[in-house]
Amino acid sequence: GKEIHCVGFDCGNSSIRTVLGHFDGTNIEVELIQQVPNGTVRVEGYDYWDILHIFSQMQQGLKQAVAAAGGTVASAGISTWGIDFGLFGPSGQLLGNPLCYRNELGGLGLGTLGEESRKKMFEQSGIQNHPMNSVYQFVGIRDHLPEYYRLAEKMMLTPDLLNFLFTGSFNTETSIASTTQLMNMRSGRFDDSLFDIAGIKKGIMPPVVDHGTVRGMLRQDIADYLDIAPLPFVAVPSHDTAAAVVTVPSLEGPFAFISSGTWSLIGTELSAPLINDEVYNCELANEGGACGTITLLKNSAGMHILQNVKNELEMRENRRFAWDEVVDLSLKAAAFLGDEKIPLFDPNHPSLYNPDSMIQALQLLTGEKKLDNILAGIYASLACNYGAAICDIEKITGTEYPVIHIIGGGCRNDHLNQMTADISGKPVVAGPVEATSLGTIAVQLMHHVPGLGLTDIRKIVSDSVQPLRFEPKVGRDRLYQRYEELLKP
Ligand code: LFR
Repeated sequence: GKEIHCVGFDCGNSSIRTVLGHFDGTNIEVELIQQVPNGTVRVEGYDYWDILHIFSQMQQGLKQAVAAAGGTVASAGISTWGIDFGLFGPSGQLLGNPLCYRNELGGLGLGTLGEESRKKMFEQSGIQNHPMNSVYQFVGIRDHLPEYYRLAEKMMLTPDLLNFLFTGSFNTETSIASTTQLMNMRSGRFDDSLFDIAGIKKGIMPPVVDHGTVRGMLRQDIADYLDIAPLPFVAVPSHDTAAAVVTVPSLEGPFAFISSGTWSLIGTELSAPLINDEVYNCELANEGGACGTITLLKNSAGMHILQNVKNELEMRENRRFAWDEVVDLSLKAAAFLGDEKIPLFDPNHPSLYNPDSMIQALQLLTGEKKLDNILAGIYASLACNYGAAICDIEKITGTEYPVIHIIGGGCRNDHLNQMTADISGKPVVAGPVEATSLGTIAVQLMHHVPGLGLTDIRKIVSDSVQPLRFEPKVGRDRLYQRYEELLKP
C-alpha cells in the first residue's frame, strides 16, 4: 500500500523537535527532521516562554518535513509540556509571553485555598493539588498581575495556542486540559464548580475535541508563506506525557511506566479515574491519557536536577561534559562511599524546584560538599524515588506490575535504568526513546485508517520499536531502606 507520512511536534522544556513518521501499513518509522533548543527567558524575576520563536521554529520544521516526505504530508500533530498557557484579550490578541510554571505565583495561588477547598479541588478533578497547576497559576495572576487577569478572555494551553496559531481554531483535548486541574476527570469536561472553588472567572476555556479528529486546517496564509499544501492538524494527546504513554510496548494487562524527561512521570494507565484518600495522600494525579484513558501518575522531579548540575559544571569549568563522564564520576564516588554513605535526598524537595544554583541547593540539602558524591546521590535518589512511587501505585491499584517501562529521552540513561531495576527488584524495559513524537504520530493514524483504536495503535508502535531490558542484578536494600527513613515525616 501507499505510505502515510505524518508530522509530530514534540516541544519540551529544553528542545523543540519536528519528527516525520512513515507508516507503511504495519510499522512506523520516525525520522528526526529538526531539533532546536527551547528555554525560558527571565525578566524581572519571572521566567517566560518565547512562544513566537517556538511557533516560527515549528513552521520551519514543518516546511523541512514536507520536503523530506517528498512534497506531501497527510497531517500534523502537536504535543508539549503541560500546565502553561497564553491568555487572549478582548480583541483576540495574545496578551504577552506565557509564563513558565517555575515561579511563585502558583504557590501563592494554592495558598489562598483552605484545607477543605483543596480536598474538594482534588475530589472534583481527580488531580493532585500541585502549586504549578494552571488553576493556581491563574489564581496567582488574579492576585498579583491583576490587569493581566482582567483582560483575559480566553486561556490556551501551550499546544492549544500553537494549534491556534497554525490553524486559527480554538479547541483543546482532555490530556492537556487535565493539567489545568479545571477538568472533571470522570466526565472529561471542564467543571464550573472547580472555577468557583478556586475563585476564577469561567467561560475562558476552549471546547474539547476527541483524539483522532481534526483540530483545524493549516491557515492558507501560512501554507502560502511556507510554500506547502494546506494539511489538517489532528487532535493527538497534546500533553507530552500522555502522547509518550501511548508508546509503552506492553500489550497484555496493566503496566507501570516512567516517562522520563525534565520530569519523571511515574504511573499506570487506567480506564477510569481512581479518586480516594490514598490517591490524595500519595499525591497522585488522574491525568487524561489517550482515547479516554486515565494516566494515574506521580509527578516527580527527573532529569531537571542532573541537567542543571551538568550545565553549572560546564559553566564553572568552561568546557563540555559528556553524559558518560558524569555517570563515570558518579559510579566511582558510589563505589567508594558504598550504599551506607551515598548522600540521599528527596528529589521533590521544594529547594530544588527552581534554585539559582542547583549544586548549592544540593549541597545545602544533603550536607555533602563533594560534587562526585552529590552526583552519586542524584542517581541513587532518583532510582529510590522511582522504586517508592511504583510501590505506592501497586498498593493503591492492588496490582503487581511485572516490569517497569521507562520511556522518553531519559531512558537512554543505562546507569539509572540498572539502578532502578536493582532497587525495585523488577526488570526495566527501556524504550522507546522517541516516545512523545512517536505517540503524537501514531494517534494521527486514527484519522487516516478507519477503525483503529488505542490497542491497535499500541500494537503498531510496539512492533516498530526495540526496547532494551535491564534485569535486577545486585540487591540495594540498605540504600532503599535509608531513603525510606529519610522520607518519613
Ligand atoms: C513533562 C510535563 C509534565 C508536567 C510538566 C510541567 O514534560 O508535561 O507532565 O507536569 O511537564 O508541564
